Amino acid sequence: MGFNKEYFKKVYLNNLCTLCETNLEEATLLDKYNALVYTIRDDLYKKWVNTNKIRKENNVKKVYYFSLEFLPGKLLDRNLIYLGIKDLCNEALEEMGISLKELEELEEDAALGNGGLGRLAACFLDSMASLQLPGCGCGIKYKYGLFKQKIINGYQVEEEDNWLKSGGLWGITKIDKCVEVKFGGNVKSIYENNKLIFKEENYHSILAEPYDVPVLGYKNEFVNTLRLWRAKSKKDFDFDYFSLGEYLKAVEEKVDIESISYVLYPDDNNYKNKVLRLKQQYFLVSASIQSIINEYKKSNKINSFHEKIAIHINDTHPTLAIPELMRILIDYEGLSWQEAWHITVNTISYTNHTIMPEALEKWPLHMVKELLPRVYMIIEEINKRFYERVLREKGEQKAKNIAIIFNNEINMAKLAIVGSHSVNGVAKLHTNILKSEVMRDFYDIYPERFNNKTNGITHRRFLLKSNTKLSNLISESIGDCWIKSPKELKKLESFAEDKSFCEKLQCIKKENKIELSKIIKDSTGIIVDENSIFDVQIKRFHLYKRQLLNVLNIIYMYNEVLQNRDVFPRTFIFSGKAARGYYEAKQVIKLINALGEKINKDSRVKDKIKVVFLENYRVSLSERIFPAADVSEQISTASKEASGTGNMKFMMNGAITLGTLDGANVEILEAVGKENIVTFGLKAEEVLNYYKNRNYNPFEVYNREPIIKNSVDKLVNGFLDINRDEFKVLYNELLRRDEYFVLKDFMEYIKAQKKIEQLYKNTNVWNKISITNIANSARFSSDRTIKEYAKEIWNIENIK
Ligand code: 26V
Repeated sequence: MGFNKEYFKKVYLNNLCTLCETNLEEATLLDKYNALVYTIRDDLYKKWVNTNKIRKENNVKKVYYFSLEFLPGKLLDRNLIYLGIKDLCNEALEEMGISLKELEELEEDAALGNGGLGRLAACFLDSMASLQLPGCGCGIKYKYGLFKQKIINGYQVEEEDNWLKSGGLWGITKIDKCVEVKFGGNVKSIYENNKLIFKEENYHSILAEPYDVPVLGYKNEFVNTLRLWRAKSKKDFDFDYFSLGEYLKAVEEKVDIESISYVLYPDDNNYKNKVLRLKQQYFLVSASIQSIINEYKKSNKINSFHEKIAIHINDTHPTLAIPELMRILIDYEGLSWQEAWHITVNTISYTNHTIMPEALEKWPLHMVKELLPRVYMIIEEINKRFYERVLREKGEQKAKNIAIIFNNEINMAKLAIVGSHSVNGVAKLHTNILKSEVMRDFYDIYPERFNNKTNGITHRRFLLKSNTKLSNLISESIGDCWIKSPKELKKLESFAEDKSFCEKLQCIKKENKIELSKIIKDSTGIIVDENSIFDVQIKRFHLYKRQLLNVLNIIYMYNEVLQNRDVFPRTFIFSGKAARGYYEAKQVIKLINALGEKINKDSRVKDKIKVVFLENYRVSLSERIFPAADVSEQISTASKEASGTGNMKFMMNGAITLGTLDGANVEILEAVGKENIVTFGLKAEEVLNYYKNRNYNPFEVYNREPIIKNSVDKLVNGFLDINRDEFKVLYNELLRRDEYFVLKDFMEYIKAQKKIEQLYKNTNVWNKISITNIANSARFSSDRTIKEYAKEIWNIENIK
């Protein structure tokens, strides 16, 4: 825009009038916010158009990142920073009596995802744009995002998340770029000119309408696209029913169709075979592939599709991209099976994000057959050809193991492996487990397909934007090149023993803790001690993530305080959502709140321990928590957390990891050295062996160790002022099964917590560890991750 303050004000006031039909005196907060987005959009959209123009002129290869989830969070502050106009904008608004902060708060988080997987997709888009890699995210424009969480009487209560209520003005609906998606019907096979062809008949077709959101790179004028599809009925209502006065019937079909993009499924790591979910998956891939092909064919020949287009599938959720691409190449582009298969495999790549058996997608055959008859035929054919090949080459046992269709179900992970040229895990340990356990038979057949891409996070959101004070200190000390080249952070190592730097760092942490304390007080009423250790576990609630282990240690520490043992003051902070139907996880939330009730008001504790649960965990809240954390709890059962990304955000903000050797924790250890992290617990191999040999007996552990027994008993013995049966499920799970080895790891965890306390008491040592963590966090920037994907999987290059 060639912005200056006066020009900005002029445009802003004009937008208030012409686009919001109001003026400064009359405008509501929402008007003021909307006018601001319009003002910034002008500039952003020009850059967007320009980027697309250059990309087309260069005709370079482009990657499409297919994901059922994207979790970008708020965009206003980010876009201002990335455009480099935040200060200017802030001043201009201030002169007009408007608070930018207030407008930022008004903006809703875009929460079209559950957790790690969706946030990873958003970090990847950030890095692609910042590195000038031509890429496009493809997702669904859910009308309602992940539910909002209220805590009522200690329990999680879900409310709908109407994220578009703050306008949704960043994006633009492209009504003229709708495509048709077909469901149901049947397939007729006919011979035409000596060739077998397939005609789809009697299907229902619906519209997919794109909503494009610009994804701006950091101060580089480069803008990629996040394309979100909305399901739309071709007809708004049925006139016949309407005329008969049957108004509900008149709109029934529309409601049914549009329900496809109505709401995000709030489960993570838990597969259920719901037909609506299958519809969502096919809707996304079919619409996206059609629009990719439409655009591609404007300037290219179909035979070299894979040379110009890469499609990445984020977990198995978009796996139908494989048969769908085959369908279009064969039925519409007239290619042979071999030609189409060659293109498909070379176009598609797949990331696995979990080994949790309950998350593995297996669709019932009949469901796919009824809903997607032609796609079904293609999956059958893929299965048949692959099965026969393996039978020939490796024998019957192997062939059985790799069958895509088995037990009247389609195993989506198997389909994804067979139909892609690359399969990756998200941390070294996770990839090794895929190769040696979960996908062993496939690794044997296609060793060259398997590779690791350790996750990363955007340091621009989770450090630059959310921890301004620390960012400024870093830039003062080593210059600001780290923003574009995070490797520069390494230079901070030379400050690890610099007295003045350490003092400043400590001061910043303190200020961030004070700010978080205010949030805690406003949201819960609890007053916490800013000089205590802020010990934080924020993530989805799942038994494998073992918030319960954290709780048992708090109970233990509480006991220690009551026995007058020396305990350094701690504030335990939790935040996170549980899937709506996941009873045990929800009970853990209730347990934390019940324990908080008890401890926080016990005067004997003398503020040595506080337990806080912050409701409605989301990206924007997390950005206030990471900068204030001293301890990062990453305590999943080894082998279960594929990578984790919260661990990286904490590290980058100078918190110290207290973790198991799971997921990317292993690589954090590698990066910082064993003096700068606290680890404990069973190793992945040991866990896997226990599962294989079925020789873990939690009851024995419980009986052997009085400390364990003492803490566990408190769940049910009336210690908590609550019905004794309330936490019976958790108690029983621990004693009868303890699937996630909570009791087994408990004693070591207590020891690890004591180590943390010791380290914290020695300020110099703690600061040094903290700096070492920040200085070595560059390898966990998603810039590094995305460069690896671009070079080793997608084969795409940046636009200079
Ligand atoms: C699975 C399902 C199953 C069907 C219903 C809906 C649904 C939604 C999400 C998922 C995905 C679960 C996998 C997942 O989120 N994995 C997480 O991915 C992160 C990014 O790679 C990683 O850091 C976490 O360790 C991993 O748990």
